[in-house]
Amino acid sequence: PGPGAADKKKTVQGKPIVVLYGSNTGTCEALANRIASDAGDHGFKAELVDILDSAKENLPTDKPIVIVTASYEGQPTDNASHFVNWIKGLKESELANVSYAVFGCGHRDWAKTFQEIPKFLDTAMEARGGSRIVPMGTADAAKGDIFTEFETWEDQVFWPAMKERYGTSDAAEGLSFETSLGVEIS
Ligand code: FMN
Repeated sequence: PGPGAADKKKTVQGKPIVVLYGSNTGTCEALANRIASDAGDHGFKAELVDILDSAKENLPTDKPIVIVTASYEGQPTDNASHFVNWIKGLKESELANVSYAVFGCGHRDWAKTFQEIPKFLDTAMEARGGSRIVPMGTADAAKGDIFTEFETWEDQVFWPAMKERYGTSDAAEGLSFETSLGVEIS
C-alpha cells in the first residue's frame, strides 16, 4: 500500500442487525443475504447472516433480529427445526428484550399449512415476550415472483420501521461513503 492508504480504509458503520434464515432450496437464504447487503443503505450493518438453528437458545437481546423462513408440509426447513422446537418448548417470557421481524416464503398450493412456520414464529416469539418490529411479510411462490413481494415489504414496511425505531437514516443522508458489506476497503 502506498502513502495515504490508511486514510482510505473504510470500516462499515451502522447499527448492527442479525439475519437468520431457514431454507432448504435457497430462496430464504437469498432473501436473507439481500437484507444484509441492503442494510448499509439504511444505516444498519448485518453483523451475522446464519441459519436459524445456529441461534437456538442463543437469540441476541441487544440488536434486532430478522428472520426469513419457509415451511415444508407445515414443518420447518432442515436448518431451522432445532430452533423451532426450542421456541415450541418455551413457556414463559424467555424472549423478553428480543426484537424481531419475520418474513415468510410459502406456496399457496399447500393451503392448509400455507406460511405455517413463519406464522408460528411470528406469533410464538411475541407470546414469549419478544417485541415484533413490523407486521410479518409474506411471499407466495405460486405467483412466480417472490422477489417483488419481498422488495415491497423490505422497502415500504421493514426499513422504514427500522429507521423509525432505531433512529438511523439512509445512506444518502450521510452514510454515502460506507459499503454495505462487512469489508474493509484499502
Ligand atoms: N409452503 C407453505 O407455505 N407451506 C407448506 O407447507 C409448504 N410445503 C412445501 C412442501 C414441498 C415439498 C415443497 C417443494 C414446497 C413447499 N412449500 C410450502 C413452498 C416452499 O416453502 C417455498 O417454495 C419456499 O419459497 C421455499 O423456500 P427455500 O427455497 O428457502 O427452501
